[in-house]
Amino acid sequence: MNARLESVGGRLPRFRGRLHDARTATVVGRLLGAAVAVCFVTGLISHYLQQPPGWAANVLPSRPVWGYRLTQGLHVATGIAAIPLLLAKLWTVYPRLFGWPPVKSVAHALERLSIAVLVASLLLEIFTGLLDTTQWYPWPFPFRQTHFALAWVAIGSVLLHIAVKAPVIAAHWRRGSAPADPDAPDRRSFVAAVLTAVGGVTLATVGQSFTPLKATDLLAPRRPGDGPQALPVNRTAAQAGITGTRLAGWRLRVAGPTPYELTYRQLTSLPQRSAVLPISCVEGWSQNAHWTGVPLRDLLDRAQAPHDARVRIVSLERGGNYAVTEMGASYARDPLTLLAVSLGGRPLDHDHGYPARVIAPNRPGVLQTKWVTRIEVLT
Ligand SMILES: Nc1nc2c(c(=O)[nH]1)N[C@H]1C(S)=C(S)[C@@H](COP(=O)(O)O)O[C@H]1N2
Ligand SMILES: [Mo]
Repeated sequence: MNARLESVGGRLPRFRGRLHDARTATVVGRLLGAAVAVCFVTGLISHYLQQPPGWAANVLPSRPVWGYRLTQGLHVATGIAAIPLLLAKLWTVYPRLFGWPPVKSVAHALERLSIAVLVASLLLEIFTGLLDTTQWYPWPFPFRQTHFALAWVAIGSVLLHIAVKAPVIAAHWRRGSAPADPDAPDRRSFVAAVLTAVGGVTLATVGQSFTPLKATDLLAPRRPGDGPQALPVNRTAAQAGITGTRLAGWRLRVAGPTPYELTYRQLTSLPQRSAVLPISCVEGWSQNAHWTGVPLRDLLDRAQAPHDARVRIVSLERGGNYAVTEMGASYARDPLTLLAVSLGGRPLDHDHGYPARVIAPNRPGVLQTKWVTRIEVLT
């Protein structure tokens, strides 16, 4: 593009380039705003499904079965699409960094400060999210809580920015807002290039959750179908310390009003049910699979658990963030929530949670506990 710099008295560059104007900022900003809005809302859904407030724990919807697959797929896809959009937006407006004088009034200082917060929080949000998709956490703080807190800072500063810029946005919302705009063709090429970049990164990653496009999934860390029993694995049995010795003498213990224990053979001779349910990993990949096992509610009925009881599910794994999970009554009572013992018609691979793992509809992958050994009825 035609960004020309001119030095003013050897001090600061002055930009007379085209496409650094308000119409371009509005066009790119709209796209970025849409991506950020979808990313924010789907992120909230993910947060509250993983960590519901007490009053909601028993009423979270367990349907549609693919709900979390869709919202988390969108969360990661819009987060990735926001990378080229944010870079394009920053390129469009960066000459304003060099505005002179740097601060004209208190209001102007506050506006610049809010933009600094906006840019920093969006960059950090995208950066931490992107590294999370690769399960790489090179920082000392907990990812999810930080990503969640920062999301409020980011969305707050986006809203403030939109409010401050509302008159400019309104004036440049429609095409042709500048009469006989000589830059219009260049702007169209620029926006087309940005959209091509967005399409490119989306096509190269979205197949991790949108399986019809898995052939073009070249950049995402996990590919549907790659793994034991044709399903990806996040944490293997070896990584979780699940060895033959730990599995020897495995029992399922159910602690409730009428506690009981089952051997593997007893568990697999109970009436079984099959369901096609996705693993929808928070990190962005998801895939449907055919599971068979004992409906959790049958196991709970056998322990005479009250119908509104929450349950705690405990893995053989020691330590680790996902060794223990809790499940509200809406999930525990769903007929499709299984203590699965087989996948695709074969006993679970060790890496998929042998002898038994939880699989529930519309539930984040992190909560689909593997190597289950105990179920506690919480009252
Ligand atoms: N005990 C235990 N269960 C676990 C995990 C774990 O690390 N430990 N990982 C979870 C995550 S993050 C996901 S996405 C799913 C993946 O299931 P899969 O490996 O069978 O595909 O298992 C979940 N269950
Ligand atoms: Mo996951």
